[in-house]
Order: sequence, then structure tokens, then C-alpha cells
Amino acid sequence: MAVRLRIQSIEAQPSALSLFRDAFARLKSQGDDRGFDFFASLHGLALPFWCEHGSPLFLPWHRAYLYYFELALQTRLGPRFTEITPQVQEFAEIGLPWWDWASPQAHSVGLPPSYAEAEVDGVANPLHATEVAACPGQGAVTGIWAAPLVELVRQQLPGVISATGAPVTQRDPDAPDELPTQATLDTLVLTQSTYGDFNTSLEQVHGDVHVWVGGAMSQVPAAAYDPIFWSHHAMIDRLWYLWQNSALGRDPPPDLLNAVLAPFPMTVAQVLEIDRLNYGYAMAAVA
Ligand SMILES: [Cu+2]
Repeated sequence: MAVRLRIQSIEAQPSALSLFRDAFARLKSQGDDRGFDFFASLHGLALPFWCEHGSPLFLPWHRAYLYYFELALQTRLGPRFTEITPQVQEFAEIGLPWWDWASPQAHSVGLPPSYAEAEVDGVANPLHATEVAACPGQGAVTGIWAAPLVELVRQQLPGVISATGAPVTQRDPDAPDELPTQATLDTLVLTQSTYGDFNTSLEQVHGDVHVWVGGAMSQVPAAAYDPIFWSHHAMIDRLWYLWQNSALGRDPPPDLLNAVLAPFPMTVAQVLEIDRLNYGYAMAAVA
């Protein structure tokens, strides 16, 4: 059972943070369909896009996405989205930390320090940025940005990746106090009384945070290459979980329940209970 902790909780435990960093770095070095580039590519470039936005499938699709990404971090992901026993035992219980951008801390410092620092002990911080091209010699893998694609992104989406040299994801965060507030969540999101309204209102606030981070995060084709994407979406998933378990929480309409969350071999009905997906949120730290 993976417990997803608030980022500040992980940052307060140096051993937990370095274990998470190690798992993230390992995933980035895996150049096949269980690796970071492959997962990031499912959201956007290289084509096709699979992500669901502006759709009632926004919340369930991203829940399935994080589920398989977390299995990959845990080294429990086999070929074609199967589950296997962990290949690296120490990563078996890793949970994705959630970035509470509505917290007082985020409104004072902005991005979590663990994701903001470029280097840790003289080594590149795997949570800071991603070089989007394939490592030389890793061969052809779905989702790699070939040189012409890198040039296209530089022309069409300026600021998403570095303008010269190796293509590395960029950020351009706004002022910390411009992040969405807990009051906004409490009044405009968590008070919704239908699944459709909740899904739509949470997607809007979620989009504001993508734009707040800027750079790669502000463009769907590149967003999932920024490591903060995963902790931002863990926060979104947690808010859905909190609403599901509140008095107002409702299931999606019946006609949605059998929708398949492609490319993942899962339906909407199968992601409604996170206990069944073998992860949970550390409730002691609820905002
Ligand atoms: Cu998103």
C-alpha cells in the first residue's frame, strides 16, 4: 500500500526525500515503455495525445495515469501496463507526494523547495527539470522527441524547453500569492454537488496552476515532462478523493462508468475507489 504524503512531509524527512529522488532518477533512466519519457509522452508529444481535458473523463483518466506512473516508480510495472513484483524492493512502497499549492507555505514560497533547486549535493535534481530528448544509444522508444520535433516545439511553443543546447523543460512561475487559495477550493470546488460540476470546476483550478508554473507545465503537449506535473496531479486526485468522501460526493453518471481510460486497461468504475488501487492519502495532514 503506497501512502501519498504532502510534499512538506517528505521534505521534512531527508531519507524519504532522497529515496523518492532516487526512484524518480531511476525511472528517468529507463528508456522503454515502463520509463519516465514514455509516461510523459502519453499526455502529449510525441503524438498521439491520450489525455482527457475538457471532458467528464478528466478526473478518472488522470487517476489511472498516476496509478500506472506510481507502479513504474515502484518498479512494479511490467510490459503493457501489467503489474509485477517489484524489481527494486526499496522502492516498492513509494507514493507520489502531493503539492498543496493552496497551503500557506506554497503561498509564501511558491514551488516546493525539493522541486525548485536545480542541484542537490552537486548533482542535477531529477525533480527540477527533464531533458526531453532520448539519451544517445537508447534506441527508438515511443515518445522520444526527435530533433525535428524539438525544433518545432522551440518555434511554436517558446519557453517550453530551453532555446538552445539540450532540450530541457523550463518553468516561469508567477508570484506565490497568485496560486489558487484554499478559500477558492472550499467555495468553488468542494461545494459542488454533481460529479460533472465538480470535475469541471476542479479542472479549471487545475489549469490555473499549470499556467502559474509556466514553461512546459503551461502547455498540454509538454506538461507531463515537468516533474512537478505528477505532484500537482496528485493534489488534484486527492481533492477528488476528499470530495468523494464528503457528504456531497457522488459517483459519475452510469453512462460513464464503463468508459475505458485508454491507453490504460481500466474503466471509470475501476478507479472510483482508491483503496482498490492500493494507495491512500495521509489523512493526518489534511489541510
Ligand atoms: Cu494537468
